[in-house]
Parts: sequence; C-alpha cells; structure tokens
Amino acid sequence: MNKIKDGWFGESNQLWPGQAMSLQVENVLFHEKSKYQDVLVFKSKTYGNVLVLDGVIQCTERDEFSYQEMLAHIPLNSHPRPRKVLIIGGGDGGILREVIKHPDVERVDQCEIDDKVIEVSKQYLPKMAESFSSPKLHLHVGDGFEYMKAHQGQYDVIITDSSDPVGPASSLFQKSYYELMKSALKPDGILACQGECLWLHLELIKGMLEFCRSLFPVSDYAYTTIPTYPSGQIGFILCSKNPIT
Ligand code: SPD
Repeated sequence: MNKIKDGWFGESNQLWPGQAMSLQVENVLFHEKSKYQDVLVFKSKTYGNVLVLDGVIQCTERDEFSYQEMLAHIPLNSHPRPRKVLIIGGGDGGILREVIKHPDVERVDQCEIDDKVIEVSKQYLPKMAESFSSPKLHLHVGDGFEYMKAHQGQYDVIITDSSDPVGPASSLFQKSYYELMKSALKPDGILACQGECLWLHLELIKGMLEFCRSLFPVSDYAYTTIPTYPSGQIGFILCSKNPIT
C-alpha cells in the first residue's frame, strides 16, 4: 500500500469519497505489513510523527491530544469512582496515558489485537506510549470480543479506541458489540467508543444511537475537532447503565 506520492501522504478512502487529507512527508520511519494490517509511520513536515493503519491516519503527535483526552476523560469524569477500566484497541497508548492520569483508577486492562502497533508506537510515538510501563496496566494481546466474554460484569468504564468501520473493525460498530460491552460493565458502568464523523457518517451515527438507546437508559454523542481526521471532526458514543448519570 503506497499512499505517498511526490513527498505527500494522501488519505483517500471509500468512507470519505471525493476528499483526501494530505500531509507533507519528511521521511518514512517504518512501513511493514503486520499480521492484521499495513502499518506506516512517517515524520511529517508540520504534524510530528504520524501513525497510519491500512492507509488511514490514526494519530499525529501534534493533534492526538484532542481525541485521546476527550475519549478518555468524558466517561471517567462521568463516573463517580472509576476504579477498574478496560481499553479495547488503542495500541498507540494515547488513551491509556490519559486513563492513568485519573486519580481514582486503580487497574487498567487493555486488549489490543496487533502487537506491532504497540511496538512501533513505543519506538516512534514515545509520548503517546509512555504509560505502557505503568504498574496499573495489565496488557493483553488478543481479540476484544473474546476478552470481554471472559470478563463479565467487571468494569466501571470500558473505552473502545478503534479504527474506522471497514473490514474486521466494522463489528465494533454493531449492536452485538454494545451488548457485549454492556455485559462486561458493572451495574453502574459507562462506556465510550470512537463514534465517527457527523459530516460523513450521519446515518451510521443515527443507527448506533438508536440501538444504544434500546440497550442503555442514557446514550449520547459527543465530539471534538481535530485537523487530521476526515472533515476535521470525530465523535464518541457514550452510554451509561446508570439512569441518573
Ligand atoms: N478516521 C480515523 C479514526 C481513528 C480513530 N482511532 C484513533 C486511534 C488513536 N488512539
């Protein structure tokens, strides 16, 4: 997969037809196919190091905080005492870094399927990956569905930091996945998931909120702005099992 032409990376994809974010490339730091996906890291001219999976920008050193802080701190600050947290995905470590900052968090389980993403993030995105050394972390390399099936009713907060709904990741945007998260949460638990862009995926978001509202007493959509995600905006689906959250 070569998305770099004449010194520019271009992010074209079937999920955002007719548009493509471009970043000027200084040099390619890493490019390899892992067991699951095409993994690229390059140094950009103005956004620091950039992680790209299957041709789609996952994070840049310059603007990643805008996504990671919101996806982590909205659910954590909505829960009265989030002691035990599960992160699904999030192999760059940015969500983990934010979760570890919360004073009530005692234990974080993280389940990421692709250990190559963790490895390259430690090497090329060290500020994002700094909390992989935390003693609070219990890291599992494997499938999030299987992990949650084996850990029912255990978590105060579950955060899913996924890529976009193409290929295997599309199952993370379906009702059955939300049912599974619900069963892995404690009775007053809260979940937060990558929830896509209003400008591009309105029908998907509407459909997700509809099934979430059939499963949880409280469900909503929050968003942030971020220049390097398609259309400069990305949202979060938030659901609570506690009706008075
Ligand atoms: N369109 C890109 C969406 C990427 C969402 N996941 C980002 C991972 C950052 N931790």
